[in-house]
Amino acid sequence: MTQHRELDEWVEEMARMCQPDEVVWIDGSEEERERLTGDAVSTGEMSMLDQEKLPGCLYHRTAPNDVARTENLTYICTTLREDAGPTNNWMSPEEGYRRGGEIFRGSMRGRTMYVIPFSMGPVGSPFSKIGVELTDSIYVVLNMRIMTRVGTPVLKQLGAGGEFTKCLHGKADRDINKRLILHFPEDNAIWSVGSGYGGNVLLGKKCLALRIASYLSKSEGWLAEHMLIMGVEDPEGRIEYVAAAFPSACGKTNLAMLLPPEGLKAKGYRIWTVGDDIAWMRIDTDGRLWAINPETGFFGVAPGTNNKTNPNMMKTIGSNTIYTNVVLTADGTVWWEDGDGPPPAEGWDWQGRPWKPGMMDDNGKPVLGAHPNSRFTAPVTQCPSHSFRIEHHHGVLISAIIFGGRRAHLAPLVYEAFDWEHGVFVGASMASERTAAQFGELGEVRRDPMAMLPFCGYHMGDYFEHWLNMGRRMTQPPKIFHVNWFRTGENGEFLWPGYGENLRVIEWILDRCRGEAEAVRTPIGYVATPDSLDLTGLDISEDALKKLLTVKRDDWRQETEQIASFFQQFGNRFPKALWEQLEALRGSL
Ligand code: O2Y
Ligand code: MN
Repeated sequence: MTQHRELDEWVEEMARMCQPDEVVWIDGSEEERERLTGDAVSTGEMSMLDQEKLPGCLYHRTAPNDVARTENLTYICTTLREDAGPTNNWMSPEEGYRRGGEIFRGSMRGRTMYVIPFSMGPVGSPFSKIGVELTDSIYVVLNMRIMTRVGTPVLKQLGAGGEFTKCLHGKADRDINKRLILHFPEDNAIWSVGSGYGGNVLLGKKCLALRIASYLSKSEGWLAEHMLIMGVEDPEGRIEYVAAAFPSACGKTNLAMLLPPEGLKAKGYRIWTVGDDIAWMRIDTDGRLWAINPETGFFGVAPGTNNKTNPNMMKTIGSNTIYTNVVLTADGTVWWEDGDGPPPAEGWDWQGRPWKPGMMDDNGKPVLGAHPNSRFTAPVTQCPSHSFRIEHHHGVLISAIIFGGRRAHLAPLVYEAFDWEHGVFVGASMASERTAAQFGELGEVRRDPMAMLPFCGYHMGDYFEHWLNMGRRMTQPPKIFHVNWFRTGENGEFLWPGYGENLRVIEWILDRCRGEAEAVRTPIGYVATPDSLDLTGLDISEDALKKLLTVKRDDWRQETEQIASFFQQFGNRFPKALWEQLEALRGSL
């Protein structure tokens, strides 16, 4: 029982529906972590890894049909279908509660229902939002304890009448035909049933901090975005912050915690990681944009993470980390493809089957030990580059917003939007080409405005209008930029070396924000001049640099046609100002 009557009544009502044997309130204490870990290990739901090599680390496997977010089973349940917009699946709230209720009813018999009060953002900050997640998964509880601030301080902050998002999660029988991820923005509620994995079940993350928060932020006048936040400390010790949105497979997490290349490190540059996935941004009385990362952990993808791509992450995940669906080795450690070191001589794969390197399936294809979407959950404070401002209630001042995409031929390495409105156009027309590792045709262009396509909890036409309105309210808005690390030469080779070298581009961006770097005006925006980039110690040819910074008008003319057909779908809720931006681009090409 708490002081909050509405909360108590809701927990009782949900327990009546789900019928757990027991209801346990989460307090966030260390003693509780030890007890829950012991319970999870004793039931076999999780296992302890070697506590000398990986102190505090746990291992978990999910069901083979439950290894990623399921966008096709994710719905926005609004009274009017058009309020969900053309890019979301829609269900009426009545149907959502009825269909969800049928699956939830009695589904927790023989299980415990945990009640997790959690805060997205520092407890008590004006940026923060409180949620309460009910779940029958101990794995979810242990993950939420890493990803969010949980327990008694949150309940205290909630008091007797504070607002909170009602989050209900149940594993049920993890049957994909009885899986639904339902958002009820008008009721500030989320129901997720039939899954035990990641973004489907850690309801503070994609469901609350993006889909529900984006809906709330529109009426409350702030931004909930799918963006990393990083601070760049220059040789004078000045730290400036950028927020950046990239579609998946563009290295967002790696960028958030990169190590400066030798040339810039020697000059005194340093990176401070605030967050790798979500930014909540508000306008302050100074007319500027301030941001927090509402999370306290990383839910990162394991394959491809190694000491070259992300040395800071490798240090972060050495302790107190939950590993999901990676290879379990015989000596109680973990391994994944494109990680560090050779594979173990033998182990168990993500499905628990004996596994050896070099194993082939019936079609002669290598059998992967780790699932391609296998993950680690680790506390942000363990990251060597974590920012001392993560707990600041006021967040960090955002100097620049960066949009990015993976474009082999189209977009130059970096350009600056003419102004906020043009920047919104750049974000709204953001796109990426598929890599070999993804489903679909190689090179197929996928539009993903502001990297929010799967996460905007309402009509995206209204979302763009909200972005335009935010710009009108700021006296000193951040400048907006676009980057593309993936431009290729004639033989398909990457022209830009990537990884830590990306900091050189961010240095240019911050110089631009202070009016200190050269650029040339082109139809798409202000493009960096070759001399304005600091290339100290970088081995790159003049020819490659020229290619990286070229704007090819014919290619952009074709692009405007594709942008127009994408914008068309938003109908009369699409802002006129963005059509005008498209016309202006067409006119200047
Ligand atoms: O597949 C999942 O459930 C995780 S998806 C994810 C995890 C961490 C950060 N971002 C994402 C994403 O899909 O954007
Ligand atoms: Mn993400």
